[in-house]
Amino acid sequence: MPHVLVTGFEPFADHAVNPSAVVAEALGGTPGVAAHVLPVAYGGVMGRLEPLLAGGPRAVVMLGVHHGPEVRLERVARNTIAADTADNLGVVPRQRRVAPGGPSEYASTLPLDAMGAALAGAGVAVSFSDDAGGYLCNYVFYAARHWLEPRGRRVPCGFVHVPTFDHVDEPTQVEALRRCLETLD
Ligand code: PCA
Repeated sequence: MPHVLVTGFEPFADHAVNPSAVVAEALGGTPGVAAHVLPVAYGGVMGRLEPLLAGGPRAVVMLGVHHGPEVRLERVARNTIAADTADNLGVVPRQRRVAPGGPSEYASTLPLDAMGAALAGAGVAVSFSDDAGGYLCNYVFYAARHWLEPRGRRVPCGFVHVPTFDHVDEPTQVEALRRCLETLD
């Protein structure tokens, strides 16, 4: 059976440790899960992600950190770059679209209700969101959906924001996200 692709992001800004990378790499120890850590760089991130998508995963779960205390299931990827924060290479894109000419948004195709229930069952707070932010997380979410959709690859694909380990410790996050991935079986 093809694998589930799980991605996290490298450290950036005030996140010396990015829990999304730590959790992704821990999940990568699970049979059938391939984990990769993506650069926080507009210019390089799809060069890393596209070959991973082309590798034919049966599902794509992308993780990133946010400031809130809960695990946040993102419902919508927007064709917008809204952040004025530079990426790790110091770039703030002048282009404000992820994909000029692309649709204004894509819905997540992950089983979000089941994932929310699995996360809650693991004892973590969960929320659903229609705004993945205007930075790299929304960017890869949109770009991944925009890569898969025209190729007719109808695999579940979406984005999950995780809290810092100050809010939810590492073992709890790993276990919660492991249960989350089981909803894809
Ligand atoms: N969080 C950022 C980008 C990388 C990450 O882990 C975001 O929410 O856009």
